[in-house]
Amino acid sequence: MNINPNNIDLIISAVQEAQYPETGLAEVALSGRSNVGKSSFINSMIGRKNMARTSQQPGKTQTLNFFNIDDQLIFVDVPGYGYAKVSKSQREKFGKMIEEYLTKRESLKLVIQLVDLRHNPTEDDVLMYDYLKHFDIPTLVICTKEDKIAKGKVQKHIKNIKEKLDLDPEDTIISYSSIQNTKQQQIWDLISSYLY
Ligand SMILES: Nc1nc2c(ncn2[C@@H]2O[C@H](COP(=O)(O)OP(=O)(O)OP(=O)(O)O)[C@@H](O)[C@H]2O)c(=O)[nH]1
Ligand SMILES: [Mg+2]
Repeated sequence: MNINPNNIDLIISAVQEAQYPETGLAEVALSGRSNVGKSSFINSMIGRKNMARTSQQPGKTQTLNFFNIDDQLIFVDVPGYGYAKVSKSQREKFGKMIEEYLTKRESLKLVIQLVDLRHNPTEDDVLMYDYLKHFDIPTLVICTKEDKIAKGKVQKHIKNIKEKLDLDPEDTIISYSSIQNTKQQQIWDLISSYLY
């Protein structure tokens, strides 16, 4: 799959189903705890620095942001979970918004579940992954911030995450760095294998 980085638009920032865009394109949603690198992943895959807004402070993304990627697919950037400073009512609102999207959206073809390569998956990561499997949503697990781990240790970390998530044999797991920019083509090919 080849993407023209100049043909990418934020279609809408939605908070409810009535606002989801009707494009006829397949959708790929990003899921993961706050600060794991969901928005950075989108930017790095499309080769644009600031298309999806990122921050060193967790809790940056607060709406479902639908990006038209060169009329080939839609990336949906999603608020992260597990950020303690988000109020309880805000957390419930995000939870409902995400659940509504994940369980009802027919054009959703793939969830890219991001986990931090450096650490054990959190309890929320495990819950989220189990939730996706419960609803039979195809999932690609991407371990972020690979640049922060010594090359020789990457495989060991991936194996650990795979075990802790009890990864479904049908699901793929791969590590990635949004600042090294070396695996985009491989990941585009993986993504496109879920779209048709
Ligand atoms: N070193 C390194 N830093 C990264 C990588 N990906 C993201 N970051 C950094 O991690 C921080 C959070 O990135 P975001 O992309 O905003 O994270 P997010 O998952 O969208 O966070 P929320 O919107 O709060 O849910 C930023 O400071 C990024 O620069 C990576 O692959 N390597
Ligand atoms: Mg974000």
